[in-house]
Amino acid sequence: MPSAAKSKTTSSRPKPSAAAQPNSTPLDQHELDLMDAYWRAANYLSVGQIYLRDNPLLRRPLTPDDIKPRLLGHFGTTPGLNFIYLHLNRIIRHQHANAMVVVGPGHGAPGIIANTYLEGTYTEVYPDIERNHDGLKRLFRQFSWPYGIPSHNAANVPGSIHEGGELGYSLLHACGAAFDNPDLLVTCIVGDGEAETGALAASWHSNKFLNPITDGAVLPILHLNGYKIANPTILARIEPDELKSLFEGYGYTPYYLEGDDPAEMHRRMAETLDIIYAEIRRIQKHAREQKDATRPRWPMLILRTPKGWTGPKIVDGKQVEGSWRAHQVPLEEVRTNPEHLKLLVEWMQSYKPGELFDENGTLRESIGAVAPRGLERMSVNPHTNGGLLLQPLDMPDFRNFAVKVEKPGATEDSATTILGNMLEEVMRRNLATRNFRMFAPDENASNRLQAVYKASGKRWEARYLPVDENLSVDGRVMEVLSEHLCEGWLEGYLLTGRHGFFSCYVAFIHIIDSMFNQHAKWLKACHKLPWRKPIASLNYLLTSHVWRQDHNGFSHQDPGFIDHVANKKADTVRIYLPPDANTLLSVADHCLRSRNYINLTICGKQPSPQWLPIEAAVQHCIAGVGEWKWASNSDDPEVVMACAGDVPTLETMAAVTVLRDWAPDLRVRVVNVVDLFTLETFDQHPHGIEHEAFDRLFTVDKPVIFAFHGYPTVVHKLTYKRHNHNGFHIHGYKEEGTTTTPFDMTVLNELDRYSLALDAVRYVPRLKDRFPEFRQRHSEMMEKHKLYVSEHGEDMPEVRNWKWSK
Ligand SMILES: Cc1ncc(C[n+]2csc(CCOP(=O)(O)OP(=O)(O)O)c2C)c(N)n1
Ligand SMILES: [Mg+2]
Repeated sequence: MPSAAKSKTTSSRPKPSAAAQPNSTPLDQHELDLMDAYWRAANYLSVGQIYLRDNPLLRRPLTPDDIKPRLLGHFGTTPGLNFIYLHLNRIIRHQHANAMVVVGPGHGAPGIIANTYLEGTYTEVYPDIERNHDGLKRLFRQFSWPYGIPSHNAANVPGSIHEGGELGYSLLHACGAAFDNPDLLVTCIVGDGEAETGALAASWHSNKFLNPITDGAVLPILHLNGYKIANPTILARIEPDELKSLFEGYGYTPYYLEGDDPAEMHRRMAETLDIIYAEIRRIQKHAREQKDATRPRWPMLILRTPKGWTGPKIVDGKQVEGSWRAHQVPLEEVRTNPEHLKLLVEWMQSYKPGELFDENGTLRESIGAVAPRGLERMSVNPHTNGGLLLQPLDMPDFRNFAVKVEKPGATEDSATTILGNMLEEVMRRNLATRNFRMFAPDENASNRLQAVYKASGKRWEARYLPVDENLSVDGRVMEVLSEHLCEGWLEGYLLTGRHGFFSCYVAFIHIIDSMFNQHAKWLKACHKLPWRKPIASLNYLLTSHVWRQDHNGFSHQDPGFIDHVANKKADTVRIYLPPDANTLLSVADHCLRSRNYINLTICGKQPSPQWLPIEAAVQHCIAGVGEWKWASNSDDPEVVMACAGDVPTLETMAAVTVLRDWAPDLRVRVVNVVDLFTLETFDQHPHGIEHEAFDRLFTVDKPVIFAFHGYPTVVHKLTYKRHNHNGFHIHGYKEEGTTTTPFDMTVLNELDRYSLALDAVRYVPRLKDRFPEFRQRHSEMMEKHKLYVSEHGEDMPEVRNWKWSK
C-alpha cells in the first residue's frame, strides 16, 4: 500500500473469490456524475451549517452579517463522511440492502445532517426545515446555535444511534446493532484518531463474536484522513505493510483505497464497495446455506482521503486541506477578514450550488434520484429508532423462583444464584425471538448466574478445545474481558430495540463510567424527541461487591459507581439495593420490563440471610422503603436503625440484637431501603417519597443510624432536604479495606453491628449517662474480634453463627 500521495488514486484489494465478483450494474458515468453533484450538495450544506445564518444559496453577495458570530463545528472529517454516505446510498439503491451507518467521528454531524436533509427525512421529522430556500436558511442557522441543535451526531439526528461525541465506541455500537439482525448491514465509520482509544482498539475483536448465520454484517471503514485535532494519527503514519498486517491480524480482509481526485475516487469507491458488498453476501450465503458458522474473514475498508477534502487548500500561507488545520473551521475570521470572506465564497461556489438547487432552493430531482427512497433510506431505518421494533420480553412469573422464608433470617441463600435461575428462564423463553442477551466481562459464573448456560451458551467464534465448557457459536451470553466491549455491545443492542442484562464486579464497572454517562445523556436527549420511541432499559447488576472481596482485597473494593449514577437526571436513573433473594427477583423483574432507564442493582452473591417471603418482598419493593415491623419493638421509637444493601442489612439486624442485649428497654424501629431514590425529595426524583411519609418512617427528631452499602456522602446528599437530615448518622464504606474476613471489612469501616449499636446508644438522650459503659463494651468486643481474626483467620463464632431471633 503506497503512502499518501497527492492527486493520485490508488487501491489495493485482495483477489476476490469468483463468487464475490460484483453483481451490481456496471459503472455508469452519468450516475457517477450525478453522485458527484449530490456529494457537492452535501458538502455545500455542511459548510453552510458551519458558517451561514442567512443568504443560504449565495444569491446575493455574502456579507459579514450573513455569517454566524460564533463559528462552531468540524469540517475536516465531513467531506469523507459525505463521500462514504453517498456510496453506501449507491449500494442500497442497487442492491436494496437493509443498511444503517454508525459514524465514529460524530463531530462530522453537519455532513450526516446534510444527507438526511437531502434524502428528505430531516424535513419529515422536523417539518419547519423545509426543502426550499427558507428551510435551508433555518437548517443552517439552527446548527451550533443557542437552543438550536448540537454539533454532533446526537439523538436528534434521524438514523443515528451513536453521537460520536466521546470517541471510541462506534464499532461496538455497530456490532450491538448487527447482533440478531441477519439481514442488516451496519457500516461503521471509524475515525483514525478514534482508533487510538482503548475501547476502539479492543473493538476490532468483535468479529470473534459475530455469527455469520444469525447476525448481520458489520463493515468497518477506517477513515484514514491522517489527523486528529492537532496531531497526525498513528495508523496514518505506520508503514503500509504494518497497517495491512494489523487488520489481517485482527482477522479482517482489508481493502485499501486512497486518493483525492473526486471523479477518480467515485469510480474506485463504487467498484470497491461493489466488491466488498458481494463478498459480504457471499460469506453470508455460504454460511447460511451450508450452516457453517466458521468465523469468516469479514472485509473492511481503509479509506485514505485528505482531511478537509475540497476545503480551502492554503489559508494565510499555511496548508489547511490535508492537514490537522482542517479539523474544525478552516477559515476562522470570515466576519472580520475580507480575504477569509472571499475564500469562503470561492470555497462554497466551488460546489456550484446553482447547478444543485432549483429556483426554490430545492435539490434538483435528477440529483436527488441517486439517494434511496422511502424506507430504504438509512436515516429512517427502523433499527436506528429501536423503540419502533421493541417487543416486550416474554417474562416468567418471578415468584416461581422465590426462596421459601418461613422465619426472617432463618435460612441462607445466594441471591444471585436464585436470580440466575430466573434469568435462565428469561433466556429460554426468548430464544425464539432472539432479542435478549446477557453481557459480562468473564464473570457470569463468578457472579453465580451460571444457570443461564443451561438455556444458552457463551458466544465464541474463535477456536475450540476439548477443555472448553458452555461455549457456543450461537450462544446468547456475551463474555469478553473488556467492560468496554460488554457495555458498547449492550448499548448498540438496546438502541436497536432489544433487551439485555450486564453483570459486573462492583469495582471495575468504573471502567465504563464514561460510557454510562454518554448513554444517560443520550436517553435524556431522547426524552425531548417524541419521534424516538422508548427502548429497553440498560440493566446493571453489580455483585461481587465491596463487602465481600475476601480473596481479592482492596483493589476490588469500590462502591463509587453509585455516586456516579446518582449524579444523573432523575428521569433516567434508578438505584436498587435489594437486601435478599426475593427482593432481588422482584427488582430484576421490574427492571427487565422498564423502558428508557438505566437501572443499577447491587446485591451480593454470597450465601446470606433471607428476610422476606416473596409477597412481602414484592410489597417492600413497590414501596421502595419501609419499616420492618417484625424487627422493630415500638411504634414510638427512640432510635431508627436504617439500612440499604444486603451486608448493611445483616449488620443492622445484628445490631438490633446487640442493642437488645445492651439496653433491652431501648425502643427501636428498623427501616430498610431498597430503592435509594425514595430518600430524595419528590421534587427531585419521581421515586422520592412525600415528606409526611418520610417523617413517619424516619421521625423528625430521633437519631437515625443508617448503614449504607456505599460511600456515606451519597445518603447525606439524597437526604439533605429532609427534616431529620441532621439526625442521620451514616455508616458506609470509608475506603478502608484489605484481604480480610467479611466481618472485619465492616469493622474497618465501622459498619459492623457493634459500631452501629454504639452509635444508637450514643445519640439516644435517655442513655447518655450509660454511654461510657457501652463504649467500654464496644472496645472490648473490637479487641476480642481483632485478636480472634488475627489468630484464627476467620470471624468469631458468635459472628459467623449469628442468626436473627426475636
Ligand atoms: C474520548 C475522546 N477524547 C478526546 C476527544 C476530543 N476530540 C474530538 S475530535 C478529536 C480528534 C478525532 O480524530 P479522528 O478520530 O481522526 O476524527 P477526524 O479526523 O475524522 O475528525 C478529539 C481528540 C473526544 N471527542 N473523545
Ligand atoms: Mg482523523
